[in-house]
Amino acid sequence: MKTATREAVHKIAKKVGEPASEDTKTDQLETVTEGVDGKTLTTQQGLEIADNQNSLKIGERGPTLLEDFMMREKITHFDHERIPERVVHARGAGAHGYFELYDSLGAYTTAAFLCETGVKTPVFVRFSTVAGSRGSADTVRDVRGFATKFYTSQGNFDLVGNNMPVFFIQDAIKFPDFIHAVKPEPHNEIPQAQSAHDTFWDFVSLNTELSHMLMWVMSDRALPRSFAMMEGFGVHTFRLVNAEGISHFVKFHWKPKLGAHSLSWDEAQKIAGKDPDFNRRELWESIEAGQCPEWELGLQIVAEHDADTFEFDLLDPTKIIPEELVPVRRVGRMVLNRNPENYFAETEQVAFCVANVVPGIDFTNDPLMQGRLFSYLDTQLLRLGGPNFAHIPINRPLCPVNNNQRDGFQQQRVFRGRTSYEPNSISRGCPMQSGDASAFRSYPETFTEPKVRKRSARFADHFTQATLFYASQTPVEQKHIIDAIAFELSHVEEERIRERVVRVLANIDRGLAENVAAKVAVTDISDDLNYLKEETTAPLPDDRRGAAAPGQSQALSLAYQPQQSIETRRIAILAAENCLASPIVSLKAALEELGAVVAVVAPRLGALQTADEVNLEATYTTESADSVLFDAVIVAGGATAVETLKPMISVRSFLLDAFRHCKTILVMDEGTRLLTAAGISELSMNDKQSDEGLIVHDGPEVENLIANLARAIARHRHWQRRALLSP
Ligand code: HDD
Repeated sequence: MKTATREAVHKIAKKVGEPASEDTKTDQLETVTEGVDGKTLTTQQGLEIADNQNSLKIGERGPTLLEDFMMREKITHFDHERIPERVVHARGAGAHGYFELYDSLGAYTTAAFLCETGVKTPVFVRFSTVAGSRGSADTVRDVRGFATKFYTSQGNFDLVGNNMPVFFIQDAIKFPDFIHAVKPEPHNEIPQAQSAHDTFWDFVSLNTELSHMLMWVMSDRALPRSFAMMEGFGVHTFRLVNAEGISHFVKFHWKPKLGAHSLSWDEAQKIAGKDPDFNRRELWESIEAGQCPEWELGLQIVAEHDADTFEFDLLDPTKIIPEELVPVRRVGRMVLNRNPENYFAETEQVAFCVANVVPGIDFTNDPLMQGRLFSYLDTQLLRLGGPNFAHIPINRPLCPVNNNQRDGFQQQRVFRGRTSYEPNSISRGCPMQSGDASAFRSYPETFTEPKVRKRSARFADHFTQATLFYASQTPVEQKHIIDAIAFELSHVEEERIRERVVRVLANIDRGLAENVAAKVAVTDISDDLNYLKEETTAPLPDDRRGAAAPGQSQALSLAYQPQQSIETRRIAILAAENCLASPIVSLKAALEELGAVVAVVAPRLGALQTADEVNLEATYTTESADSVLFDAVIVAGGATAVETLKPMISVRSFLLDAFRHCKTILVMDEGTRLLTAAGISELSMNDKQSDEGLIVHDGPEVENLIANLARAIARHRHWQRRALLSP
């Protein structure tokens, strides 16, 4: 790790607009990073401590003295170690990296990091779930936060997005209601990190603007296989403003290099128990192993005058711009290549804010965005304890910060001089307003309308894009949505809520509503939403165009995501004493060469005695590992080894789960007997030919096998196998 002097950091911050380099944020953080190696224990005051095991007492068996300032200081600090968790997105994981531009957007914006190709702008990214508490599991059904802080040469730009391109509600005034509905119910604080409960679905059934987002959150998008395998979206329409002051509308996208891939629901639930840190662990481990997650930044840019030609309103955050209508222009890449030194200091204390923009990027009148412009700064005041949270190292910009904002809790800077106001004459007017054309100026949009509490009539179509999303899914993906909604509704106690949800679904897709209704004992499948008038004060949408056939968009289905790479894929080798190791060792090396992470799972840890006396080391036991933690399974050959594994229930369920979750399974030689023992042969019997994910191999030669195996693993899951399996 490089060490940076204070002088070096002052150099970094000499001038606004001076380009940073990839390492400048790391260098800045390095000035406040401390290790303990070779150091003596002291109090906060620097007093060396001689005894950290015993408090100060009267006699060996006597009471502890109030005088024991060392114990009091230590315990007081401990008592105050926790800060409030984020009110939403409490659970997260973060990483450092850089953004590198390769296609200049100079024609559209003055934002330097979007104009200067080749410049590497440092970034910090925090991924999160939304509803769960800090200690909840990673793999719950939920939206994932995808927040990026760009430490640009013109100040920090925060793109505080999600892994889904739309949101639940259209106006920020409804956000507290929505979050209250999805969070655990207030009387008993149940359920944790789940939307499968009455209050969430009550809200869904009474707010049809949720329909589009409901399709996303009930789809496999809500169960990302890893953070590196999910898309990111800025959600709102932003503005890019160029040097001539011309504004274009823009939507931001992150496109993952590995493609977007998801877990199945059964898998996700089991992982939540087996390894609640599944996603954050993989982020950490892949960066440590040098397999750095990567995304391309893409933009959909729309001339202002074209915006009115769309059927939907660009200011409505429940709508996408279909990629077929406006293609995504990919302009740069982001690489996450360094784990935080300290979770609390960096990942917990990072403070994102939608209002953190740089010159050349501006807001729009999206009513959800407008509310967010207030909420993020406000929430940090409570969470981080006062107005100086921007002084916390992870939040500091790399360019100079000079203003007259003074004092407050935890002030970290020592301001020299007599003035803290502007204009002044005593300090020669400094710090003074910028006369540079490059300074931030709000886009001078003009308004002529009266003040009202109303929504544009163009926001009233709540169903067309929900139908588009559903229609764009493959039959397997549609089945997952049906199963997900049925699962959730089966946890809803109030029958009338289930009935109302089915009515909402009938406005999205009749088949969807019928399938769900059949599973949750609802018989009335009418699409009549008049109950909205009777039961709530919510307005009935005037324009329900959900019935119209809106076509399809491939970009909405995970089936069309890139499926070439096996980088970071986790592969288990099921082996035992006396297995045939040499083909396994060759396969392992070849798969690792392609970027996969391969582990041997056996009845016991350590080096195994193998039939061919080739060295094979088990790093998991069949009891400690589970196939839900892997993307593919290889069963080693060798008759004695297979006989050892065959009676083991843990091995049978390992294989059966891998099969059920549609993963690639390679069976070597006698290993096929395990398929029979697990009941898989029987299940797959009729369809063996068409299941590319179930590979049986005889003999020691594995050269020809590798390409097939890698292709099958890169397919992610062999969902068509689902057709064989009843739920
Ligand atoms: Fe939010 C956190 C994303 C609507 C209020 N939000 C937060 C985070 C993400 C998002 C990724 C976690 C940031 C981090 O890792 O620290 N939020 C979104 C998206 C939205 C959205 C994509 C819709 C397009 N949010 C939204 C609204 C409001 C908030 C409408 C309030 C009116 N969000 C917050 C917050 C949080 C937050 C209360 C909690 C912790 C924090 O801000 O720093 O201010």
